[in-house]
Amino acid sequence: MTRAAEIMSRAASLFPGGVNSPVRAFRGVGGEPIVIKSGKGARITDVNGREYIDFVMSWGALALGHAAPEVLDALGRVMQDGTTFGAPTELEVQLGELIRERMPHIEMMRFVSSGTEATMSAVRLARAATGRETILKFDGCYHGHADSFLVKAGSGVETLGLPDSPGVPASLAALTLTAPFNDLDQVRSLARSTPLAAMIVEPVVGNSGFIPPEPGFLEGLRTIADETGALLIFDEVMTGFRIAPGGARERFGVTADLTTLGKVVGGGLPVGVYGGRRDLMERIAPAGPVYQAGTLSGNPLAMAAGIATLTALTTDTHRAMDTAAARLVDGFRGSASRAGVPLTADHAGSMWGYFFTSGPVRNLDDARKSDVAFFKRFFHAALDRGLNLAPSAFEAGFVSSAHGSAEIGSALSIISESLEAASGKN
Ligand code: KE4
Repeated sequence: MTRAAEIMSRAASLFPGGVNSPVRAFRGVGGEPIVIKSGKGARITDVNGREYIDFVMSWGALALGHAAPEVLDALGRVMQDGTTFGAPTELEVQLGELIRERMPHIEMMRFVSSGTEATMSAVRLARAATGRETILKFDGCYHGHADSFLVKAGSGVETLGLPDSPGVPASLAALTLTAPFNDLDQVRSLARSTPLAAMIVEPVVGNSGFIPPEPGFLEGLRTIADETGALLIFDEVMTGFRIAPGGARERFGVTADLTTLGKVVGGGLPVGVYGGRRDLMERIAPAGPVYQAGTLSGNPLAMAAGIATLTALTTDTHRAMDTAAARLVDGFRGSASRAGVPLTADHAGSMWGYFFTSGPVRNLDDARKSDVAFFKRFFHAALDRGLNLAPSAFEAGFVSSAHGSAEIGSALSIISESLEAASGKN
């Protein structure tokens, strides 16, 4: 029995599916998951001693790569003074100021400990501020596992082909309307017929696979929100500090009323953020009556990791990551073309994705038309050759500042070989 198999057999008796988050179980690709021992930069090593170039990067949380020196140094310094107090500290102020410098539309914010906490709190605030109960999300978008979001959700829910999760009261699920991404007509029709508290959207979808907004889509959501009195929530847990330093507002010029962040903003430690218009955020306790709280919210360790990460994410660093992602996607397209494999691949900043279909992929229904069987063969061919991609056809990939020319070049070689292998040509 390999070391990984031994660990996973113990895990199987402890955790549902042997994992602490469903997508890690490899149910979307088959086979046994790799068990990771360590990571450094763009690479990870499993407990069997195998090394991989990693594009999962803890689902987008690691913008500087694994064990980034800047983050480790900051953690080493801060932890000497304690790890959490459950009281105000200057570190949370420093991270909040860094966020607001980059995203000035986030006039006021609240730290929480996960993306799910951020999105569920933003929706509670929207419902309180508008006095309305119904929200609208998009098919295949994933906003964490709060009950209201487990309706036609993406990510692990789509990967596992689960019906919208049992345990969510039908009365609550009925308050979540859905529409296809990129379909303004459907949104306009729903928003005009049902008073909405909010429309929540991934400005660039990463949880149905990678699907960018069509020109005018996000602008149209802003217009519909203004016309109907619904709030617009940009869930930037995945896109934040990836599609542009200032997020969707900088990339698309559209300003949401509330924005949620996670992943990158914690530098690999548990952090979520919700924030936006000051008049809305001042409704949150104790300033206002909308309650939300958290034991480890703003804890010094997580704040230190976030400060170190955002400080290192200079404009030049963003540009280098964008260039690396562009080279990866262009190379992927070239290899697929030479192998005669239908491919739709794209990136937005350092976030990227691909579907084995000629496309276009505008929404979840289009994504579902991709060749998932081919994807599974490709995924394992790549893993066997030392490339760690998301173990799901409905997730995105991430480039870090540690993915240099050598890593992208090696990845492209493996991708080319894996396309051939999946096609049965080698
Ligand atoms: P967390 O509660 O997992 O920190 O964040 C939830 C969330 C909210 N919004 C968006 C746009 C997200 O992508 C996520 C979480 N993303 C998934 C990966 N697609 C996390 C990985 C997992 O579930 O294990």
